[in-house]
Amino acid sequence: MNTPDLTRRSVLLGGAGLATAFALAACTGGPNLLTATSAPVTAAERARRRTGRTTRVQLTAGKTNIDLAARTASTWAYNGQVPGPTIRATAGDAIRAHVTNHLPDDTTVHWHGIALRNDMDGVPPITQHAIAPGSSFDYEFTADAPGTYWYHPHVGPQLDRGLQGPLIVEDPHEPLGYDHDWVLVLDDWLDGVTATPDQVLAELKKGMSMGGMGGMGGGMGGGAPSRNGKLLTGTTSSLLGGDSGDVYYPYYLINGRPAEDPATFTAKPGQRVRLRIINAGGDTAFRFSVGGHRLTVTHTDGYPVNPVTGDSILLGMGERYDAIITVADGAFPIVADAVGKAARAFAVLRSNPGSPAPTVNGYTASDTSPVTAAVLSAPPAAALRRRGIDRRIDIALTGGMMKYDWGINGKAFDMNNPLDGAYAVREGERVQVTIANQTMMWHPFHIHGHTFQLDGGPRKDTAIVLPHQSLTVLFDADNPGLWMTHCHNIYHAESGMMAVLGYEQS
Ligand SMILES: [Cu+2]
Repeated sequence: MNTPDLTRRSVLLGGAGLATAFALAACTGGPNLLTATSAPVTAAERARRRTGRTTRVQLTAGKTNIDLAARTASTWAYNGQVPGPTIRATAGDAIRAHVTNHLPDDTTVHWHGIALRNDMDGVPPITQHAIAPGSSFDYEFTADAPGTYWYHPHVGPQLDRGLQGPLIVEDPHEPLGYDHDWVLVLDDWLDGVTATPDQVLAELKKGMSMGGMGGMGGGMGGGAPSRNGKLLTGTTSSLLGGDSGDVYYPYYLINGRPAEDPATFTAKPGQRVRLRIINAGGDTAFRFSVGGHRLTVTHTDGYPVNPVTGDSILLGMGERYDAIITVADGAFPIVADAVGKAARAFAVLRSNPGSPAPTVNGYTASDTSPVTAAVLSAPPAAALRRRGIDRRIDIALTGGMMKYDWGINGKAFDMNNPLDGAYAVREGERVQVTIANQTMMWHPFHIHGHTFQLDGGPRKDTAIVLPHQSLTVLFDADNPGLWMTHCHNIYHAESGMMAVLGYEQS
């Protein structure tokens, strides 16, 4: 499928020309669903509120080395940095990203959380042809909703390398007042240290019976988690209902920095700071806190919430939370505990140059419950308007660690036959989705191209579903195209916990 001919055409015609040719070819003969380049996709883009300005960015995906205090790790990253460059635009701007692939593998860029035109969503082969090594692709789309988003590839487990970065869409009428706006990217790191993500996925796919993975990771009473080669066994968290993760990471990072060489943020006592916290991890939930400070949560996944103040925030992979702090006088630990993994990411907040530096283990997070989506609600500006439900979709999350057969409705997604098992909606419908987690493990569930509302809760695009529990969400089918819906544990997704949600042709 990845012919040199098409690659050359992508350069000559630009990305849209290629996407048209490919998506039409790929989806012929599938269910009666609109393709990524159909007229309704273009019409939806034309209807977006636009400023007429364009934010331009160049992203080069390539090999690089990153410095992890006592060692160097070779990895793949954007523009040679981890995280990739922070893209800042204003709501309604067009974002034009020229992406060049210097990797030895195909890649794409997915703009996580943005309700954008489908042919720019970065999911090969359904929304575009993958960007082949040595070629480039121009993404151009309107980002019309302000908020904290991020970008990463949608090819294999590439996001568990260094290929990820923040995308901040600012509100031209920002109602919050603050003195600083800091982005904190939380990450679990293994690439170039213990293995590559592809090697980890291969190990996981052997399953528990073959891989000698030891006891059930979900044991609630168990002791400390223990490393078993590339994997981690015996993780457990009451916050996540059991097994919290199965991959061993030697480092946990905040903005690409390990605890031994932490990032330092400086402010003046009394200043208000907006923290934009992104969980860019592959297999780790983080519990985020700032020593000596209360966090007032103002947004999740880009959208405002009725503010809630707490001591910590729980973030699954792919989730974002914004919080305001009022800076105290001193030097304080910024901590992201890798939930259930007995390890943490660490950075420093300093407002007094004379205060002694905090240390990574000199701080214990409060044992009060963290802020989660379950305690948040949407203000009127973010809530969906009341109306009847036109369509109900049931999604069962299935599989387990034993066979590593994660799937949806008992089926492993097949990217070679992506529309098999696809869910269909119709433009204009109010859709209710019930995600039933039939497994023994938690899953952060993500829907592309839409921001749903949790039943009575906040607007989100990625939400934690605990083991043996269901989550009901609502969304308006207002962005036609073919959209992935999947677990954001990259290893679960890659082993099959993905499906396509498409729009019927009318
Ligand atoms: Cu999962």
